[in-house]
Formats: sequence, structure tokens, C-alpha cells
Amino acid sequence: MEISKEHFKKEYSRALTSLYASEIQDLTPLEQYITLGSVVKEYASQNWMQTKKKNQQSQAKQVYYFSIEFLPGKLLKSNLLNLGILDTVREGLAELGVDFASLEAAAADPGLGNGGLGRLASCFLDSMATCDIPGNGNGIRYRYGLFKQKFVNGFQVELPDDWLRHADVWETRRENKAELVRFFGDVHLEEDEEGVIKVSYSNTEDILAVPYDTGILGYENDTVNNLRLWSAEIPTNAELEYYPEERRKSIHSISEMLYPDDSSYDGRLLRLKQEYFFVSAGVQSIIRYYRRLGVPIEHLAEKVSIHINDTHPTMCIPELMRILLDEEGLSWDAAWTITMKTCSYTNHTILAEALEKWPERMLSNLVPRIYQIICEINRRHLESMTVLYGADFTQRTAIIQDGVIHMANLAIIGSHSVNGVAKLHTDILKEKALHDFYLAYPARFNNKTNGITHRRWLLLSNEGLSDLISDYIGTEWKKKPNELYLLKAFKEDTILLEKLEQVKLANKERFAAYVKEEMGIEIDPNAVFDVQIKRLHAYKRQLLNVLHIISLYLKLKETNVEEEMVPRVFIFGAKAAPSYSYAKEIIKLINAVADLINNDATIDDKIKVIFVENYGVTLAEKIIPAADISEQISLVTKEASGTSNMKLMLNGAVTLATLDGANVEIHDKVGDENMLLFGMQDKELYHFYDSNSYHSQEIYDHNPRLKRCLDALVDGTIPNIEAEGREIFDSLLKYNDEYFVLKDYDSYVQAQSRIDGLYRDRKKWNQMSLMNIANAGEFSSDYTIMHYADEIWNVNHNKNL
Ligand code: 26W
Repeated sequence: MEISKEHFKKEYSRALTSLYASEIQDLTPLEQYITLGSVVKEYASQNWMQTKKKNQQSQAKQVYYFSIEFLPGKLLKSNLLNLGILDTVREGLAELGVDFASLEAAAADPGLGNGGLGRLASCFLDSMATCDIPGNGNGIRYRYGLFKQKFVNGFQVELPDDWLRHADVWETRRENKAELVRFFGDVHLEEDEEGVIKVSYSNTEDILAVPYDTGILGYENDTVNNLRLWSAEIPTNAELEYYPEERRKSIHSISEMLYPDDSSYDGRLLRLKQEYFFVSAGVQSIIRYYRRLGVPIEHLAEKVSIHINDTHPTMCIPELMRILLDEEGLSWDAAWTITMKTCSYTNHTILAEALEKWPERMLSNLVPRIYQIICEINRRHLESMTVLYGADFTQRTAIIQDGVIHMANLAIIGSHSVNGVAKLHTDILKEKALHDFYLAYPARFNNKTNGITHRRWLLLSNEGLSDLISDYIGTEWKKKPNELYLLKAFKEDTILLEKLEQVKLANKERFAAYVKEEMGIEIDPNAVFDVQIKRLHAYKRQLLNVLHIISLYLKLKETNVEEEMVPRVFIFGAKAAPSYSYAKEIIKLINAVADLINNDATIDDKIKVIFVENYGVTLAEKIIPAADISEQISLVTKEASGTSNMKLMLNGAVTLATLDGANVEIHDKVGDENMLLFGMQDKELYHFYDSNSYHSQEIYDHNPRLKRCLDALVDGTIPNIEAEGREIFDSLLKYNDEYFVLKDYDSYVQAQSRIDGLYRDRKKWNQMSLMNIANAGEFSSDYTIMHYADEIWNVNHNKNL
């Protein structure tokens, strides 16, 4: 959109007058932010209405992306970028004496997600809008987001994330689009005079689901899609006396807070309520919109795609069946055909503890009609499959087994598409985790390797690099990120390589200033910034990283080999689920090692360990542009894809990785010469599993350096970790090291030791950095989402792949 600086300045002054009736300089950065937000929202509102009208008039097929988590990050800068007015507004504000950075710092970062799954959903929304796909996000408007993390004596402490204490400028409450969601009660099936089954309910507990819509702006196109987040409220038409305090509380509790677990299912009733709440509200609102199109219900699948982001929204399948059977009066088969054509499912993890298995009793009690429908889906599955594949197979794939409901099985049986999020992950689903289903429904299985929006993760968070790239290859790459490969032509261009180094150094200096400001620790921008940023989980092996750091420190202490070692700054960002005690012990260990090393003057700042507090989207935008090394060291087969690996690659970091998840595809692109590989590969791991022949004690007994390092966990070398050190020591030896940390230790240390030589050769290193940037375009979520559109949702998009 074209707006002049003068026009913007007038608009801004008008808005602050109407909002605060006071002078600019009397406003706080937060008030300046809210003012700017209201102006920008208005700029986008035209396109928001236009997009809705256009889709309605053209009866365009819509995609509804159901996710119990979204991690949008701060929206101000990305909305300004996508409107094409970022520079104009920044200059206009500067002329009005408003500092954009402090204003932006006051913005809320909605933490409505745990990690990879939630951020991927937000990258996808940004890409769907940019590719002109009518894509709608559907989720929960949690009153409290993911906990705020503080370190107290090195321990993680969780604080409430009261992100709505100041109104969210981007959302719009749509009371008139509220839906009623029914819980508990009894279901009555009566045959009416024509013999049609009529379904009625009694003694239900009804919740009013009120939607809050946020515009999702496409990049430099007039598309504004919708993110609809539902809030649980007391039904307006009910007499208040019917809602005593604790009843009101239990209603509001449904959208009160995000469950902070990102990999272990823990069957709480409130979580199940949350899952049905946003699913039922979402599906009902889709059908309400569809009915207004006046197209026969039989054609629903041609106009609507419902995507199920992991198993949490799986009840979309029985909920759609409920409406098609009970409200539209369709036959089972007609309803089932439509439902399968409409629904598609993505699996994001093979970890057994993450798979949702809800007690049958809990579902039959909370959502009796949905339970009835699931039973019928299961019965028909058993019936149709037993004849084809026999009882055992059918039993293994049954939805209901021994009193629990396997949500992944329901999601697969009720969807026309099942995809993994990286080639290796999808192969593991086909060959192992979901092999039975793959045998039965081979055509449904497909791979969609994850992606990231290069707009937030390069254009916005690393303007220095973006401008440098545009100086050399023009700006086409901003809309066609694959064009980044044109940078390969400049591999020998020493000027560009030096400029690349300068850009990275400036980003490292900026981050060093942040660390100084927030943590009071000096770090050397010329050191190697070695980054591991992701949720704290044993399979991601932050422990392997800190064991190497301990080894390096002990080596420095014992053999003072400082001359050939390039100084290192090890940067960690990670939250642990509050109930995940082992993960919290590793956090304590990393902080204890940091205290020891950062305050040891004898090693003359050769190593620093920085564990940033409260890691999330906004901190990632500060750390990633400053990274030299990207730590992707999960135990092979455990990380479905990873997405920080793609963000760090795009910002010129060199990846130190196992051949796990999407690291395999990064390696396919950049090759051995531009990446540091180590560790076991999948076949070797399966051999250990099949032969049960892994004995970590043996490795400990035969590797003095490793032994010295592990002993430091329990012999007092590292102060203040008595309990945690022992727990971790035992997990690795007594409990035989579930994630093969000891097995991969040597090759990891060996790979780490290659960094000195490579980094010291600045031309070589900058060439490696350039080759990673040049090959990162393919991991743009614009391409990922176009594959979803073409191969799963069958919906049009504007770009050519
Ligand atoms: C039931 C608790 C729970 C909550 C969230 C279980 C599992 C999850 C998510 C599926 C975990 C998650 O975020 N998985 C990550 O998804 C990313 C996006 O596809 C992948 O890149 C990561 O590899 C995967 O761990």
C-alpha cells in the first residue's frame, strides 16, 4: 500500500489525540505502541474486509488450520513489512520524536504455544496469506500464555504470562459470531415419524465460545486472512444465578492457560475440554459460514479443508460427523465420505509419551455424543479391516483399545492425508511408528518437510544481511526465496565475504550489548557464538553440549592449551515443562557450569556460557542473526524435523548436527564441506535397540576424558549441583543413558574440535556461511505451504513453485 510519510504522521497524531488526548512526549512507549497499532490495524482493515468479501463472492475453497498452539511473535514490524510501509513509518515516527525500537519493545509477544508446533503454525499462516491461499487459523485465546521463565540460583522458576494485561491491539472481539459448545449431559436418540433419528440433549453444561479475530497480512499483496482464537465465557442468555462463582470459574478455566508440556501427554480433563472447545466452536462456525454460501452440504469438501495440526484437534472428525448426521441429516456413509475428504492430519512426533490416549470413560462422560460417534467409527473400522487384514492388524490399529482412545489412530482413519514433517520422519512413520496404517492406506501418507517464513526470520530480524543480499542479487529473493542460490556465484568474491563477516559481527555486537544489559556479562563478539535454542528435552541432548563444554574447560584448566583455541561463547535458550524434573536438573547444571566458567579468571575469557532467560520468538530474533554455530544434536530419529536449524542456516550459521529430522535435507543441500556432521545414524541405533547391546558403563570405563567429565558431575568440581549432578550421573550410567549421549560423545567432541581450524580461516568460514544462506531459500514455508495446497488441500495459490 502506498502512503506518504506526511500522511502517516497526520494519521498518527490524530490517533494519539483521540486515544489519549495528550502530546506525543507525554506518552509511554506502550501507549505510543498502542497508538501505532491502531493506525496500522486501520490501514489493514480495508484489505481484511475485501479479502473476506472476495472469498465469499468467489466461493473460494477455504483452509482451516486447527492448532491448539500458535506462536505469532510480535506483529507490529511484520505487519508494517507486509504492508510495505516499514521504512516510511519508522522515518515518520523519528520525525515525530518517537523511537521505534523502544515502542516495539513494549509490544506483547503472545506466547500461545510451547515450541516447534506452535511456531510452525504461525509461519504457515504468514505463508498462506502471502500465497493468496484463503487460510484461517483456529485456536484458543489463552488468558495466560506459556509461563515466563526466570532463573533463581540457576533453577527455573515459572511466572504467569499475563500477556493481556494491556489490551491486544491486533484482535477484534466478534460477539455476533459466538458459538455454543456443549459438555457432559445425556444424549437422547429418538426416531421421528419419518424414521429419521433425532438427537437431543439434557443436563448439558453449555459454554459460550466467543471468537477474537486477528488479521494475518500477506506480504505486499492485499490479502488479509484470519486467525480466530476462541475465549470461553458464560452463555449470555442464561440467568446469572444459575452460574455460582465456582461454575463461572470452571467455565473461564477452559481458555485460562496453555498447557506447558510440549512432549508428554498427561490426560487432564481440562486439556480434553480445551481440545473439544476450540474444535467444536471452530467446526460450527465453518458450517455456519458454509450454509450462507447456499451450496449443498454434499459439496462441503470442495469448499472447505480442515487441517489437524498433530492429534490435539482430532475431534474435528467426530464433530463434523455429528453436524452432518444430526443437523444435516445425512447418512453415515455420505457424512463419512465428506469428512474424510475434508480432513487431513500432520504428525509432529514419534515420542511414545507424546501420543494422546484419552480414557474412554473421560470422553464418554465429557462429550457423550462425540463418544458415540467415535465408537461407531471404530466399529466400522474393525468390521471393514478385519476381513482385509485379520484381527491382529485390526486390533493394533483400533481407535479404542483397552479402555483408551488412541487419538492418532482416529486422526489417520478419518483423514484423506497423513503427513510427516521431514523426509526421515515420514519414512519412520511409514516403516515403523505407523507401519500398519501405511500398509492399509499407502496413498494417504506423504511428506511435507517443514519450512520457516523468511520474512520474519531474515527480512525483519536481520536487516543488515537482507540489505547486503539485495545489494548483490537484487530483491526478487524476497518474493522468490529460492533466488538466494544466486549468491553461490559470489563464493570467491572476497568483498562480499568481508561484508558478510561485518554484518555477522554487527549482529554479534548487538547481542553482546543485550547480554551485558540483561545479564551483566561481557562476551567477545569475535568469539565463536555457538547456539542451542529449543525446548529443554533429553532427546535434544543439551546435556551432550554441556558435557563438551565441561571437557573443554577441564582441558583448559589442566593443560592451558589456549594458543590454538578460538574463544567460544556457548549460548543456550530453553524452557522446560514445569513437571519435567530431569529437564529442570539439566537447566540447573548448565547454569552451574556457566557460573563456574564465567567467573574463572584463569581461563582468561576463552569460554563463556550464556543461558538466556525466558527464551521465545522475540529472543530468537535477537540470537539467530548473531549465531556462528547451530547446534542440532538430537539423538537420531527423535527430532521430527526441527525448524531452528533452518532459521540459523538462513542467517549464515554453520550447522553442527546428527543426521536427524530436517538436518538430513540441509546436508543434502550444503554437503559435507559446509556442515559438521557427527554421531550415529538411524540404522546403527536400530541395531542397538534390536540387540539391546548398548552399555554406557563400558564407554565410561574406556574413555578417560569422558570419565573425567562425568565425574565432575558428582565430585564437586562443579559447585551447587549435588542433587542434580548425581541424578544426571545416574541417568547416564545406572540407567544406561536412554539418549546415547555417551555413545555420540567422542564424535561430537571431534566435530567440535574442527571448528577452531575452520573458523580461523575467515575466507573459508565466510564461504561456508554464504553457502548455507544460498541454500536456505528452499526451506521457506512459502514452498512448504504450496505443497500442502497442491497435494493435500487442493486449493489455489498465487505463486509458481
Ligand atoms: C500432549 C503434549 C504435546 C504437546 C505438543 C505433545 C506434542 C506436542 C508437539 C507435537 C511437540 C512439537 O512441538 N513437536 C515439534 O514439531 C515441530 C514442527 O513440526 C518439529 O520441527 C519438531 O521436530 C517437533 O519436535
